[in-house]
Amino acid sequence: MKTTNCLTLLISTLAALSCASGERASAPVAVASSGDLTVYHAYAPASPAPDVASLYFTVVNDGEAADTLLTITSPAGEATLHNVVTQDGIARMTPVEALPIPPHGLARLAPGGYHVMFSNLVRPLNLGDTIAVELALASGTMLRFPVPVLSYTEVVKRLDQGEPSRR
Ligand SMILES: [Cu+2]
Repeated sequence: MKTTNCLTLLISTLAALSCASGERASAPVAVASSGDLTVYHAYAPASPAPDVASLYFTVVNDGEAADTLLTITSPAGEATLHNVVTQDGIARMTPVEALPIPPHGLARLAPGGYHVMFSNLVRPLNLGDTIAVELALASGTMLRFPVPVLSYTEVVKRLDQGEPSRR
């Protein structure tokens, strides 16, 4: 069941990606920061099915020390880090234990790659909702921020509008 949901989500992700056009504009939107870490571009697409939702954001590390994203919590549901891995031409989602954020670098969660997958949603994420999210990092830093629920097309459009320049 979960696999099917994941696959449905993946397909709609790819469909949305192919529709994204090249209107690049404004600077990235910072939603939270603590110490050397800043979170940009935090968006959740509306649930494509009752118990499915994902979440995207970028964490920029301006410091000299590496950090690691360990857990994501939200009252919206259980949140797990996932990645999309293509093997033998088939894209699959796999759980990820932790996500490194290199010094003077970033960790980017976006369609087709790393993302947060929600399960056991309290209720589906609907357009116009805002969900609270908290990130816990290996350094002890906690980052809390609100995430707007948008249409898939809007999420892809906003993610495409410039991103922090570090790599
Ligand atoms: Cu997933």
